[in-house]
Amino acid sequence: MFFRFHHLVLSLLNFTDAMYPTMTKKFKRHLITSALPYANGPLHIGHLAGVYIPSDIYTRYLRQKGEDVISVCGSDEHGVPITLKARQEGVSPQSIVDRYHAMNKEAFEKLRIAFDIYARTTSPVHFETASGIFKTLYDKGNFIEKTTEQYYDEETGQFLADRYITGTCPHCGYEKAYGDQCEQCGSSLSPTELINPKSAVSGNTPVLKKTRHWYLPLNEYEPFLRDWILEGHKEWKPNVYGQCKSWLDQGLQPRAVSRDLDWGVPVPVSGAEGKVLYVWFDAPIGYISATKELTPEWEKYWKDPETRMIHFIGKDNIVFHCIIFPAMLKAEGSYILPDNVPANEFLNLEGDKISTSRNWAVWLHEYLEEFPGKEDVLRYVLCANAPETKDNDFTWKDFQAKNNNELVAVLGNFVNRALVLTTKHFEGKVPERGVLGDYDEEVLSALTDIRKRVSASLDQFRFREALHEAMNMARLGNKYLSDTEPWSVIKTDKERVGTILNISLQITANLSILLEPFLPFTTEKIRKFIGFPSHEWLLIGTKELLKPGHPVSRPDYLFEKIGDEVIEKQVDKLLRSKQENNRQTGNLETVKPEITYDDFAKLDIRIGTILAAEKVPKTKKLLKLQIDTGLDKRTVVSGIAEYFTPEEIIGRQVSILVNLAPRKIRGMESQGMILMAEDSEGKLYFVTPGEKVPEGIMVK
Ligand code: B3M
Ligand code: ZN
Repeated sequence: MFFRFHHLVLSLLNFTDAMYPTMTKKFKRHLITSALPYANGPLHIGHLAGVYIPSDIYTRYLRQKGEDVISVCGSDEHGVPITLKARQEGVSPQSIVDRYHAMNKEAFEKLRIAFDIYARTTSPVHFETASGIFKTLYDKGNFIEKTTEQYYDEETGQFLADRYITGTCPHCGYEKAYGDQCEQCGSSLSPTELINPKSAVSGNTPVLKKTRHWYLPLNEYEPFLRDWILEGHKEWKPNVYGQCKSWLDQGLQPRAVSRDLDWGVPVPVSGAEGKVLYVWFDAPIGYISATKELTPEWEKYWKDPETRMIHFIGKDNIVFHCIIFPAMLKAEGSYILPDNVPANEFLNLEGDKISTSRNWAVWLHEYLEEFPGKEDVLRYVLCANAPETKDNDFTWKDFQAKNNNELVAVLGNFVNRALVLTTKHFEGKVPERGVLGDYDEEVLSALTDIRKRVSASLDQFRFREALHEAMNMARLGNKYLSDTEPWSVIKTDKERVGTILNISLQITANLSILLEPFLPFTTEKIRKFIGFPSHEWLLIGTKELLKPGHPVSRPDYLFEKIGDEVIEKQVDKLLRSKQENNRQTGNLETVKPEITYDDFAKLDIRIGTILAAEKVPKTKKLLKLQIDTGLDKRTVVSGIAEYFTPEEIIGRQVSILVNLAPRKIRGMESQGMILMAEDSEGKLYFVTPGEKVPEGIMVK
């Protein structure tokens, strides 16, 4: 009777919506911005987990509470990465951004990330808005003008952005370091530190040439930023507050807000031909221009202090959204500043950083193609695993487990049982409710408590916690059915079953509202099954949303199990892309010295099967294997324990070198060696035929 105790605890603690110190001020409206993805490549699960799932959950939640809220996003279409990609492909930057703007917009729509607008920073409205704000700051004398020496490519007649200069890193000698960073040792660099600098455009040695740029004197806004953030926003997430504090403690420097590039918003000042706004000056203004495109009333969202602005971003964008953009808006003087910036950390993939250049990612457009109808599964897993306070890892195994053990076994199972039993025994109509017992009452009154806890978590941008709490309502329903066993009671007491199903259908209706921010596809299906269109947040907790006699329909399955083969296919796909990348980047072992055929012929390699496996005590790497070689059964000690558990390899076939002289390892005689492949990260893979073969056959 877990539930009785649980409920007792709740009532003792007197849970309310204000379990946490929620917002002190009541705002008239909300402006939600989500980081504008660069339009130089497809979106991946890291983008979703870091920014867009949390933003969408929060926006949907506010809408369900009846708040005045707009959510703006769009493509960030300037910046050097786009011009680099265009040069690589031999096309114009505009064709690059056109391609990826459309691709990313479609991916968001297919995942029902419910922006009110998905704009783009090559739009005329944006050019006008961004240059307008620059001009205002320029005319007010907010900028410092400085002439400095920058690398210039005399052949192409253009100044070189940092990424367009390569050379030898002064710290580690890596010869392909960039002007801003060495990818080998991670040092951040300035172009003039590079040894033997080369232009990445022409290959020539660049020359230093004078050029004039405009700088935002961030240092002058330090006192304001200190007070506004460190005193005024102690409620910000520790990872955000901490990063702001360290930037401020290091002392802010003037920051260039223009670049010598031919792709971007031209600097609206005479004599500035060939210069554009620095992408991080122009991009955040993209939120403003998007709002202008969305509504003529854009100023009430951007200039009225009764508006609460929230920026959803990843941790690498904190300085731009908490320090630079607020300084720009403060200098301009007529805009509001963000009330919160709940930045997430990074999502890793199968234990490795997601990387576009290494093609180590789960691309949204590929997921949508390979997993049709499973948009909510991805939304669920990425929310449940969100890197809210620290980097977190996405694994396909966990994706499968969360789908099978939570979505299928709990939510899908509960809704399906409630509806199937109702259609089967009560002609698909909500049954009358008889006298309620204590347990029935407890279950119904728990609905409000759950809503309050979900609200409190969402108000604190704790989306993982909110989702887990919301799923407690499905767990509650599932347990209620398992405890009351209507499928058995129906034989003796149909009226009681009517009460049980009536309550189960109330829970189902509550779930269709509660889970909407997280699982919009699924809740839309549930609402259809129960013929209940409403989704107002404060309806959650109502003990009779569906009146007796209300028609409900036989459900389809909300979710389906995902099999091992589906997951293995995805993991193999990732490994193939890693191997391809290693081949391309040369991260492979160099070839060993040449041998003769006779040298090879001495090796006697057979296919064997692992009969037993156990860890070798006091070691991390060793497993003791019992192998059937077809010739005999023998013991082999193998250093694979860091990659394989004993359980998972029993029965596997291996290639085994059977004529290797026996060796003593940790006091055990090892009679041979199994062959493993090892990638550049040291990960091990079995070398086996693609199908089961008789033990003892020889590898030739
Ligand atoms: N384009 C995205 C990134 O840094 C960057 C965000 C702009 S938000 C104004 O990945
Ligand atoms: Zn280096």
